[in-house]
Amino acid sequence: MAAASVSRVAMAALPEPVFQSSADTMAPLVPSSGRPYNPVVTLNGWTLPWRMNQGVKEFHLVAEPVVREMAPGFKAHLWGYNGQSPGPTIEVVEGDRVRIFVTNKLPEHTSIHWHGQRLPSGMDGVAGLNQPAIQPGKTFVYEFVARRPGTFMYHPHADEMTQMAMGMMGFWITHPKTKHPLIDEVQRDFCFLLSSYDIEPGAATPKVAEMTNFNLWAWNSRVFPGIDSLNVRLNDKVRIRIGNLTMTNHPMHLHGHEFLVTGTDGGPTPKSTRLYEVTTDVAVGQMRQIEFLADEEGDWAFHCHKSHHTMNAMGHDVPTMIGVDHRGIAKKINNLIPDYMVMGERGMADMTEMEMPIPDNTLPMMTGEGPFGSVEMGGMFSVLKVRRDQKPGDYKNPGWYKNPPGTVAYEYTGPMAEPARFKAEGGQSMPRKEKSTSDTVVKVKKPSSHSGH
Ligand SMILES: [Cu+2]
Repeated sequence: MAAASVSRVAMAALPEPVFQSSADTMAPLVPSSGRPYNPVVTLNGWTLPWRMNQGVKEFHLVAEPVVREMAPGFKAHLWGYNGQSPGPTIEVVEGDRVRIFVTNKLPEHTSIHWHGQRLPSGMDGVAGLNQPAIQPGKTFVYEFVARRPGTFMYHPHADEMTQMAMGMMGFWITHPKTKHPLIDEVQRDFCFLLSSYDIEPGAATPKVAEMTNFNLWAWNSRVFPGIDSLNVRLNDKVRIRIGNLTMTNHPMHLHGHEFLVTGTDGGPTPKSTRLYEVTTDVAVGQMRQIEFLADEEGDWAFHCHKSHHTMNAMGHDVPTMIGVDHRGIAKKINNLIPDYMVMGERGMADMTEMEMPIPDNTLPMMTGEGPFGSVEMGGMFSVLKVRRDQKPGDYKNPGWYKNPPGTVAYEYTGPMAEPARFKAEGGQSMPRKEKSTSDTVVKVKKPSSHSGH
Protein backbone atom coordinates (compact mmCIF):
# COMPACT_ATOMS: atom_id res chain seq x y z
CA MET A 1 0.00 0.00 0.00
CA ALA A 2 2.72 2.45 1.04
CA ALA A 3 4.97 1.37 -1.83
CA ALA A 4 2.16 1.86 -4.34
CA SER A 5 1.43 5.39 -3.17
CA VAL A 6 5.11 6.32 -3.24
CA SER A 7 5.50 5.11 -6.80
CA ARG A 8 2.35 6.95 -7.88
CA VAL A 9 3.76 10.18 -6.48
CA ALA A 10 7.04 9.48 -8.25
CA MET A 11 5.26 8.86 -11.55
CA ALA A 12 3.29 12.07 -11.22
CA ALA A 13 6.54 13.92 -10.61
CA LEU A 14 8.31 12.45 -13.62
CA PRO A 15 8.82 14.98 -16.42
CA GLU A 16 7.73 13.75 -19.82
CA PRO A 17 10.82 12.59 -21.75
CA VAL A 18 11.58 14.26 -25.07
CA PHE A 19 12.88 12.12 -27.95
CA GLN A 20 14.73 12.97 -31.15
CA SER A 21 14.54 10.80 -34.24
CA SER A 22 16.70 12.86 -36.61
CA ALA A 23 20.50 13.05 -36.77
CA ASP A 24 20.37 16.62 -38.09
CA THR A 25 22.00 19.51 -36.26
CA MET A 26 19.19 21.21 -34.36
CA ALA A 27 18.98 24.97 -33.89
CA PRO A 28 20.31 26.18 -30.52
CA LEU A 29 17.73 25.86 -27.74
CA VAL A 30 17.21 29.40 -26.46
CA PRO A 31 16.38 29.13 -22.75
CA SER A 32 12.71 29.82 -22.01
CA SER A 33 13.11 29.76 -18.22
CA GLY A 34 15.86 30.39 -15.72
CA ARG A 35 18.89 32.63 -16.27
CA PRO A 36 19.59 33.58 -19.90
CA TYR A 37 22.72 32.38 -21.72
CA ASN A 38 24.04 31.96 -25.24
CA PRO A 39 23.13 28.35 -26.14
CA VAL A 40 25.45 25.91 -27.87
CA VAL A 41 24.97 24.04 -31.12
CA THR A 42 25.54 20.29 -30.85
CA LEU A 43 26.89 19.00 -34.18
CA ASN A 44 24.33 16.51 -35.54
CA GLY A 45 22.63 16.69 -32.18
CA TRP A 46 20.33 18.65 -29.92
CA THR A 47 19.82 20.10 -26.44
CA LEU A 48 17.39 18.45 -24.03
CA PRO A 49 14.48 20.72 -22.99
CA TRP A 50 13.84 20.91 -19.25
CA ARG A 51 10.98 21.62 -16.94
CA MET A 52 11.22 24.20 -14.14
CA ASN A 53 9.85 22.68 -10.94
CA GLN A 54 9.94 25.10 -7.99
CA GLY A 55 13.27 26.51 -9.04
CA VAL A 56 14.79 23.13 -9.98
CA LYS A 57 15.66 22.33 -13.60
CA GLU A 58 14.29 18.85 -14.29
CA PHE A 59 15.52 16.69 -17.15
CA HIS A 60 14.49 13.18 -18.13
CA LEU A 61 17.04 10.93 -19.83
CA VAL A 62 15.94 7.56 -21.18
CA ALA A 63 18.76 5.05 -21.76
CA GLU A 64 17.68 2.83 -24.66
CA PRO A 65 18.71 1.07 -27.87
CA VAL A 66 18.67 3.51 -30.82
CA VAL A 67 19.23 3.48 -34.55
CA ARG A 68 21.79 6.13 -35.42
CA GLU A 69 22.37 7.20 -38.99
CA MET A 70 26.17 7.60 -38.89
CA ALA A 71 26.18 9.00 -42.43
CA PRO A 72 23.63 8.91 -45.24
CA GLY A 73 23.37 5.28 -46.35
CA PHE A 74 24.74 3.82 -43.12
CA LYS A 75 22.71 3.13 -39.99
CA ALA A 76 24.16 1.65 -36.82
CA HIS A 77 22.33 -0.12 -34.03
CA LEU A 78 23.65 1.66 -30.97
CA TRP A 79 22.62 2.40 -27.42
CA GLY A 80 22.00 6.00 -26.45
CA TYR A 81 19.58 8.35 -24.77
CA ASN A 82 16.21 9.73 -25.88
CA GLY A 83 16.36 8.34 -29.40
CA GLN A 84 19.94 9.21 -30.33
CA SER A 85 23.60 8.46 -29.73
CA PRO A 86 25.09 10.57 -28.32
CA GLY A 87 22.35 11.60 -25.94
CA PRO A 88 21.05 15.16 -25.93
CA THR A 89 23.27 17.95 -24.64
CA ILE A 90 22.32 19.25 -21.21
CA GLU A 91 22.75 23.00 -20.77
CA VAL A 92 22.43 24.66 -17.39
CA VAL A 93 23.72 27.77 -15.64
CA GLU A 94 26.28 27.91 -12.85
CA GLY A 95 24.40 27.69 -9.56
CA ASP A 96 21.36 25.90 -11.03
CA ARG A 97 19.89 23.09 -8.96
CA VAL A 98 19.44 20.24 -11.43
CA ARG A 99 17.33 17.08 -11.08
CA ILE A 100 17.83 14.40 -13.71
CA PHE A 101 15.50 11.42 -13.96
CA VAL A 102 17.19 8.47 -15.67
CA THR A 103 14.97 5.67 -16.96
CA ASN A 104 16.69 2.48 -18.02
CA LYS A 105 15.19 0.83 -21.09
CA LEU A 106 18.32 -1.17 -21.88
CA PRO A 107 18.46 -4.96 -21.54
CA GLU A 108 21.01 -4.58 -18.71
CA HIS A 109 21.64 -2.31 -15.74
CA THR A 110 23.26 1.11 -16.16
CA SER A 111 24.14 4.34 -14.30
CA ILE A 112 25.27 7.83 -15.28
CA HIS A 113 28.50 9.47 -14.22
CA TRP A 114 28.58 13.27 -14.53
CA HIS A 115 32.16 13.69 -15.75
CA GLY A 116 33.95 16.70 -14.27
CA GLN A 117 31.19 17.92 -11.95
CA ARG A 118 31.51 18.94 -8.33
CA LEU A 119 28.70 17.04 -6.62
CA PRO A 120 27.87 14.89 -3.59
CA SER A 121 29.72 11.56 -3.78
CA GLY A 122 26.42 9.68 -3.85
CA MET A 123 25.48 11.48 -7.10
CA ASP A 124 28.71 10.64 -8.96
CA GLY A 125 27.16 7.64 -10.67
CA VAL A 126 29.71 4.84 -10.28
CA ALA A 127 27.49 1.78 -9.97
CA GLY A 128 28.39 -0.28 -6.95
CA LEU A 129 30.54 2.48 -5.44
CA ASN A 130 28.21 5.48 -5.26
CA GLN A 131 24.79 3.91 -5.88
CA PRO A 132 23.14 0.64 -6.81
CA ALA A 133 23.02 0.10 -10.59
CA ILE A 134 19.77 1.16 -12.28
CA GLN A 135 18.09 -2.11 -13.25
CA PRO A 136 16.17 -2.44 -16.54
CA GLY A 137 12.77 -0.77 -16.26
CA LYS A 138 13.77 1.35 -13.24
CA THR A 139 14.11 5.12 -12.96
CA PHE A 140 16.69 6.81 -10.72
CA VAL A 141 16.94 10.46 -9.75
CA TYR A 142 20.17 12.45 -9.63
CA GLU A 143 20.15 15.87 -8.04
CA PHE A 144 22.94 18.38 -7.51
CA VAL A 145 23.90 22.02 -7.98
CA ALA A 146 25.95 22.79 -11.09
CA ARG A 147 28.71 24.52 -9.17
CA ARG A 148 31.41 25.10 -11.78
CA PRO A 149 30.90 26.72 -15.19
CA GLY A 150 32.48 24.76 -18.01
CA THR A 151 32.49 21.90 -20.48
CA PHE A 152 31.52 18.46 -19.20
CA MET A 153 30.08 15.16 -20.37
CA TYR A 154 28.02 12.27 -19.06
CA HIS A 155 28.32 8.54 -19.66
CA PRO A 156 27.50 5.24 -17.93
CA HIS A 157 29.72 3.94 -15.14
CA ALA A 158 28.32 0.38 -15.27
CA ASP A 159 29.49 -2.18 -17.82
CA GLU A 160 31.35 0.74 -19.36
CA MET A 161 33.15 -1.29 -21.97
CA THR A 162 29.90 -2.38 -23.58
CA GLN A 163 27.86 0.74 -23.00
CA MET A 164 30.41 3.25 -24.25
CA ALA A 165 31.37 1.04 -27.21
CA MET A 166 27.65 1.09 -28.02
CA GLY A 167 27.51 4.90 -28.03
CA MET A 168 26.19 5.90 -24.61
CA MET A 169 27.44 9.40 -23.89
CA GLY A 170 26.34 13.00 -23.93
CA PHE A 171 27.57 16.56 -23.55
CA TRP A 172 26.98 18.82 -20.55
CA ILE A 173 27.56 22.57 -20.53
CA THR A 174 27.34 24.78 -17.49
CA HIS A 175 27.20 28.40 -18.60
CA PRO A 176 28.62 31.08 -16.29
CA LYS A 177 25.94 32.97 -14.34
CA THR A 178 27.61 36.36 -14.71
CA LYS A 179 30.47 37.75 -16.73
CA HIS A 180 33.45 35.49 -16.00
CA PRO A 181 37.01 36.86 -16.34
CA LEU A 182 38.19 33.68 -18.15
CA ILE A 183 35.08 32.96 -20.23
CA ASP A 184 34.63 35.22 -23.22
CA GLU A 185 31.36 35.86 -24.95
CA VAL A 186 31.24 34.19 -28.35
CA GLN A 187 28.88 34.39 -31.31
CA ARG A 188 29.01 30.65 -32.11
CA ASP A 189 29.50 27.85 -29.65
CA PHE A 190 29.73 24.27 -31.02
CA CYS A 191 30.20 20.99 -29.17
CA PHE A 192 30.75 17.35 -30.01
CA LEU A 193 32.08 14.12 -28.52
CA LEU A 194 34.68 11.90 -30.13
CA SER A 195 33.61 8.26 -30.23
CA SER A 196 34.84 5.19 -32.08
CA TYR A 197 33.13 2.02 -33.22
CA ASP A 198 34.08 -1.31 -34.66
CA ILE A 199 31.31 -2.25 -37.05
CA GLU A 200 32.15 -4.87 -39.61
CA PRO A 201 31.34 -3.82 -43.20
CA GLY A 202 27.79 -4.94 -43.88
CA ALA A 203 26.91 -5.20 -40.17
CA ALA A 204 25.09 -2.64 -37.99
CA THR A 205 26.05 -3.45 -34.40
CA PRO A 206 29.46 -2.56 -32.93
CA LYS A 207 31.76 -5.24 -31.60
CA VAL A 208 31.97 -4.17 -27.96
CA ALA A 209 35.06 -6.18 -26.95
CA GLU A 210 37.28 -4.23 -29.37
CA MET A 211 40.22 -2.50 -27.67
CA THR A 212 42.30 -1.04 -30.47
CA ASN A 213 41.12 -1.97 -33.93
CA PHE A 214 38.21 0.44 -34.37
CA ASN A 215 37.15 1.16 -37.95
CA LEU A 216 34.78 4.11 -37.48
CA TRP A 217 36.03 7.37 -35.98
CA ALA A 218 33.10 9.58 -35.16
CA TRP A 219 32.07 13.01 -33.99
CA ASN A 220 28.78 12.67 -32.16
CA SER A 221 28.39 9.18 -33.66
CA ARG A 222 28.59 10.60 -37.18
CA VAL A 223 31.41 10.08 -39.68
CA PHE A 224 32.42 12.08 -42.75
CA PRO A 225 30.64 12.80 -45.05
CA GLY A 226 27.81 12.70 -42.48
CA ILE A 227 29.21 15.35 -40.12
CA ASP A 228 27.59 18.76 -40.59
CA SER A 229 29.83 21.71 -41.37
CA LEU A 230 30.43 24.42 -38.78
CA ASN A 231 28.87 27.49 -40.40
CA VAL A 232 29.89 30.89 -39.07
CA ARG A 233 29.79 34.55 -40.01
CA LEU A 234 33.01 36.36 -40.90
CA ASN A 235 34.59 37.88 -37.74
CA ASP A 236 32.47 35.80 -35.39
CA LYS A 237 34.23 34.72 -32.25
CA VAL A 238 33.85 30.93 -32.25
CA ARG A 239 34.15 28.35 -29.48
CA ILE A 240 34.32 24.61 -30.16
CA ARG A 241 34.06 22.17 -27.25
CA ILE A 242 35.36 18.63 -27.77
CA GLY A 243 35.29 15.63 -25.43
CA ASN A 244 37.09 12.36 -26.10
CA LEU A 245 35.39 9.09 -25.15
CA THR A 246 37.38 6.89 -27.52
CA MET A 247 40.34 4.76 -26.41
CA THR A 248 43.02 6.83 -28.13
CA ASN A 249 44.06 10.47 -28.44
CA HIS A 250 42.93 12.77 -31.24
CA PRO A 251 45.05 15.73 -32.38
CA MET A 252 42.34 18.10 -33.60
CA HIS A 253 43.53 20.34 -36.38
CA LEU A 254 41.92 23.49 -37.76
CA HIS A 255 42.95 25.06 -41.06
CA GLY A 256 43.17 28.77 -41.76
CA HIS A 257 43.05 30.07 -38.18
CA GLU A 258 44.98 29.92 -34.91
CA PHE A 259 43.08 29.09 -31.77
CA LEU A 260 43.57 29.16 -28.01
CA VAL A 261 42.63 26.35 -25.65
CA THR A 262 40.41 28.29 -23.27
CA GLY A 263 39.10 25.47 -21.16
CA THR A 264 39.26 21.82 -20.17
CA ASP A 265 36.91 19.66 -18.12
CA GLY A 266 38.81 21.16 -15.17
CA GLY A 267 37.36 24.58 -16.03
CA PRO A 268 38.53 27.71 -17.85
CA THR A 269 42.30 27.78 -18.39
CA PRO A 270 44.35 30.62 -16.88
CA LYS A 271 45.25 33.16 -19.60
CA SER A 272 48.98 32.64 -18.91
CA THR A 273 48.70 29.03 -20.16
CA ARG A 274 47.11 29.83 -23.50
CA LEU A 275 49.23 29.38 -26.63
CA TYR A 276 48.15 30.00 -30.18
CA GLU A 277 47.98 26.65 -31.92
CA VAL A 278 46.42 25.03 -34.96
CA THR A 279 46.35 21.51 -33.50
CA THR A 280 45.46 20.45 -30.00
CA ASP A 281 45.57 16.92 -28.72
CA VAL A 282 42.50 15.67 -26.92
CA ALA A 283 43.59 12.70 -24.85
CA VAL A 284 41.36 9.87 -23.69
CA GLY A 285 38.76 11.06 -21.20
CA GLN A 286 39.69 14.72 -21.74
CA MET A 287 37.77 17.73 -22.91
CA ARG A 288 39.16 20.76 -24.67
CA GLN A 289 37.47 23.98 -25.64
CA ILE A 290 39.12 26.05 -28.34
CA GLU A 291 38.40 29.63 -29.35
CA PHE A 292 39.31 31.74 -32.35
CA LEU A 293 38.26 34.73 -34.41
CA ALA A 294 36.86 33.47 -37.71
CA ASP A 295 38.41 36.24 -39.77
CA GLU A 296 39.36 34.33 -42.92
CA GLU A 297 36.57 33.69 -45.40
CA GLY A 298 36.49 30.28 -46.99
CA ASP A 299 36.01 26.55 -46.51
CA TRP A 300 38.49 25.33 -43.93
CA ALA A 301 39.10 21.69 -43.11
CA PHE A 302 38.75 20.74 -39.45
CA HIS A 303 39.78 17.18 -38.62
CA CYS A 304 41.71 14.74 -36.49
CA HIS A 305 45.31 14.75 -37.67
CA LYS A 306 45.75 10.99 -37.43
CA SER A 307 45.30 10.06 -41.06
CA HIS A 308 43.74 6.71 -40.17
CA HIS A 309 41.04 8.58 -38.30
CA THR A 310 39.91 10.39 -41.43
CA MET A 311 38.88 7.26 -43.22
CA ASN A 312 36.00 4.85 -42.78
CA ALA A 313 35.78 1.07 -42.45
CA MET A 314 37.91 -1.18 -44.65
CA GLY A 315 40.97 1.01 -44.26
CA HIS A 316 42.84 -1.63 -42.29
CA ASP A 317 44.47 -4.87 -43.38
CA VAL A 318 45.04 -3.47 -46.86
CA PRO A 319 48.54 -4.27 -48.18
CA THR A 320 50.56 -1.34 -49.53
CA MET A 321 50.71 -1.78 -53.28
CA ILE A 322 52.30 1.57 -54.17
CA GLY A 323 54.91 0.99 -56.86
CA VAL A 324 53.72 -2.54 -57.57
CA ASP A 325 52.54 -2.90 -61.12
CA HIS A 326 49.68 -5.32 -60.87
CA ARG A 327 47.65 -4.13 -63.86
CA GLY A 328 45.72 -6.97 -65.36
CA ILE A 329 46.06 -9.13 -62.27
CA ALA A 330 42.66 -8.14 -60.91
CA LYS A 331 40.97 -9.27 -64.09
CA LYS A 332 42.66 -12.66 -64.00
CA ILE A 333 41.83 -13.20 -60.33
CA ASN A 334 38.31 -11.96 -60.99
CA ASN A 335 37.71 -15.00 -63.15
CA LEU A 336 38.30 -17.11 -60.04
CA ILE A 337 36.92 -14.79 -57.32
CA PRO A 338 34.19 -12.53 -58.77
CA ASP A 339 34.38 -9.62 -56.25
CA TYR A 340 38.17 -9.50 -55.98
CA MET A 341 39.59 -6.00 -55.96
CA VAL A 342 43.21 -4.94 -56.14
CA MET A 343 43.94 -1.82 -54.17
CA GLY A 344 45.82 1.28 -55.04
CA GLU A 345 48.91 0.69 -57.17
CA ARG A 346 49.44 4.46 -57.35
CA GLY A 347 48.24 5.16 -53.81
CA MET A 348 44.88 4.73 -52.15
CA ALA A 349 43.23 7.59 -54.06
CA ASP A 350 42.50 5.15 -56.87
CA MET A 351 40.05 3.46 -54.58
CA THR A 352 37.70 6.45 -54.41
CA GLU A 353 37.47 6.46 -58.19
CA MET A 354 37.10 2.73 -58.54
CA GLU A 355 33.75 2.75 -56.72
CA MET A 356 34.55 -0.69 -55.47
CA PRO A 357 31.57 -2.86 -54.61
CA ILE A 358 30.89 -2.70 -50.88
CA PRO A 359 28.36 -4.54 -48.72
CA ASP A 360 25.01 -2.88 -48.00
CA ASN A 361 24.95 -0.47 -45.04
CA THR A 362 28.68 0.29 -45.41
CA LEU A 363 30.45 3.54 -46.22
CA PRO A 364 33.28 3.80 -48.70
CA MET A 365 36.68 4.02 -47.03
CA MET A 366 37.38 7.45 -48.53
CA THR A 367 34.69 9.57 -50.07
CA GLY A 368 32.99 12.98 -50.21
CA GLU A 369 32.57 15.11 -53.31
CA GLY A 370 33.89 18.65 -52.95
CA PRO A 371 33.70 21.47 -55.49
CA PHE A 372 36.97 20.27 -57.07
CA GLY A 373 36.52 16.49 -56.87
CA SER A 374 36.71 13.78 -54.26
CA VAL A 375 37.91 14.91 -50.84
CA GLU A 376 39.05 11.33 -50.09
CA MET A 377 38.19 11.50 -46.45
CA GLY A 378 36.12 9.67 -43.89
CA GLY A 379 35.76 9.54 -40.11
CA MET A 380 36.68 12.63 -38.08
CA PHE A 381 36.53 15.32 -40.74
CA SER A 382 34.34 18.36 -41.27
CA VAL A 383 34.55 21.88 -42.65
CA LEU A 384 34.50 25.28 -40.97
CA LYS A 385 32.62 27.59 -43.36
CA VAL A 386 33.34 31.27 -42.82
CA ARG A 387 31.10 33.60 -44.81
CA ARG A 388 30.68 37.36 -45.01
CA ASP A 389 26.96 37.08 -45.72
CA GLN A 390 26.06 34.43 -43.13
CA LYS A 391 23.36 36.07 -40.97
CA PRO A 392 23.93 36.36 -37.22
CA GLY A 393 22.44 33.27 -35.58
CA ASP A 394 21.98 31.51 -38.93
CA TYR A 395 23.55 28.04 -38.91
CA LYS A 396 22.45 27.04 -42.43
CA ASN A 397 25.04 25.45 -44.70
CA PRO A 398 25.97 28.24 -47.16
CA GLY A 399 27.26 25.79 -49.81
CA TRP A 400 30.77 25.82 -51.24
CA TYR A 401 32.95 28.90 -50.95
CA LYS A 402 33.17 31.02 -54.09
CA ASN A 403 36.87 31.74 -54.31
CA PRO A 404 37.73 35.25 -55.57
CA PRO A 405 39.34 35.09 -59.04
CA GLY A 406 43.06 34.34 -58.91
CA THR A 407 43.02 32.80 -55.42
CA VAL A 408 42.83 29.08 -56.27
CA ALA A 409 45.88 26.88 -56.81
CA TYR A 410 46.17 26.18 -60.52
CA GLU A 411 48.02 23.99 -62.97
CA TYR A 412 51.32 25.18 -64.45
CA THR A 413 51.40 24.53 -68.18
CA GLY A 414 54.62 26.31 -69.28
CA PRO A 415 57.91 24.61 -70.23
CA MET A 416 59.53 22.32 -67.63
CA ALA A 417 62.91 23.38 -66.25
CA GLU A 418 65.98 21.06 -66.34
CA PRO A 419 66.09 19.36 -62.94
CA ALA A 420 69.04 20.49 -60.84
CA ARG A 421 69.97 17.69 -58.48
CA PHE A 422 71.87 18.35 -55.33
CA LYS A 423 74.98 16.14 -55.34
CA ALA A 424 76.38 16.11 -51.80
CA GLU A 425 75.46 13.40 -49.35
CA GLY A 426 74.10 14.37 -45.97
CA GLY A 427 76.65 15.12 -43.29
CA GLN A 428 77.07 13.04 -40.19
CA SER A 429 78.18 14.09 -36.75
CA MET A 430 80.24 10.94 -36.24
CA PRO A 431 81.68 8.51 -38.81
CA ARG A 432 79.91 5.25 -39.39
CA LYS A 433 81.63 1.93 -38.69
CA GLU A 434 83.48 0.56 -41.73
CA LYS A 435 81.22 -1.73 -43.69
CA SER A 436 82.10 -5.39 -43.61
CA THR A 437 83.21 -6.51 -47.06
CA SER A 438 81.69 -9.99 -46.96
CA ASP A 439 77.95 -10.30 -47.50
CA THR A 440 75.88 -11.62 -44.71
CA VAL A 441 74.79 -15.17 -45.34
CA VAL A 442 71.50 -16.34 -43.92
CA LYS A 443 71.05 -20.02 -43.71
CA VAL A 444 67.47 -21.20 -43.68
CA LYS A 445 66.84 -24.62 -42.28
CA LYS A 446 63.65 -26.13 -43.55
CA PRO A 447 61.66 -28.10 -41.00
CA SER A 448 61.92 -31.71 -41.93
CA SER A 449 58.73 -33.06 -43.39
CA HIS A 450 58.85 -36.35 -41.46
CA SER A 451 59.20 -34.92 -37.96
CA GLY A 452 55.79 -36.29 -37.16
CA HIS A 453 54.40 -32.75 -36.70
CU1 LIG B 1 41.85 10.77 -34.21
